[in-house]
Amino acid sequence: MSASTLQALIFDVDGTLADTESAHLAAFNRAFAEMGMGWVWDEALYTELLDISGGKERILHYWKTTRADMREVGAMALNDTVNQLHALKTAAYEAAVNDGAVSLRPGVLKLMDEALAQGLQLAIATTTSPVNIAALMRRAIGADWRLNFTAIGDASTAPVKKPHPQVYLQMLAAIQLSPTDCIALEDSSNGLRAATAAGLATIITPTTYTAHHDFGAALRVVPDLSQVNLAQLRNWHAEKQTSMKAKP
Ligand code: XBP
Ligand code: MG
Repeated sequence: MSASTLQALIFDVDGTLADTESAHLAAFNRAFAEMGMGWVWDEALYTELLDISGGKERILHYWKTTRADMREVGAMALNDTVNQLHALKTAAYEAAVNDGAVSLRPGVLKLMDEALAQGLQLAIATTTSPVNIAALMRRAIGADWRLNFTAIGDASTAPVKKPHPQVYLQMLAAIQLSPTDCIALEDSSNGLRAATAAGLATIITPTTYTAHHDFGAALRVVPDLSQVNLAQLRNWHAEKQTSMKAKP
């Protein structure tokens, strides 16, 4: 088996680093209540709405597609209201994370530590807001959590959301590596499509919100990272490189 040239791991956040969407859902509903919108999203609806990456985009999509009263709201007022709702939601989510509502998924920290110890670069490629990443990682790793990552791409740096590959393309440029020397880790079909479009072999760890998604293009689908070490990733990566070289 040829040696793998794996040099970096690029992690998605929500659903991959941590199973966060229930906490996001509660924060959205908290914001809707605070602004008196009369909206309540349940898990089934939220599972569908997760097809829209980005909290602001998700709120606007919901308003446009399900609320007849939307037509009576001018564009400026609409955007202002969406921005206000999302700011309230982000504050509620950050408070929930700071109170311990979410923790890293099994195997994530062990794999990160192993990768860093073997000289790989780590990056983050997410459509969530930077506040959310900082709250999660500060609690999980500590105040200097950013030192573990060569680059961080999020909603503030990559406004075009997954499944568009923008955030992954930005991270590949930042770590100055070819996609063939990296592996992406994701939880959703939007994330898989974005990473694949950027040329990245992708490991999927589904959650209850994404288990029904199409992961046909994934390098591997595993329940979580608790049984995945760097040697395993290198083997899967080498297999992928060999199969790519064999293609006419
Ligand atoms: C998942 C998302 C985010 C979160 C909510 O991001 O699509 O929108 O659901 O966070 P990831 P925001 O790419 O990490 O899976 O409200 O900050 O968007
Ligand atoms: Mg995700």
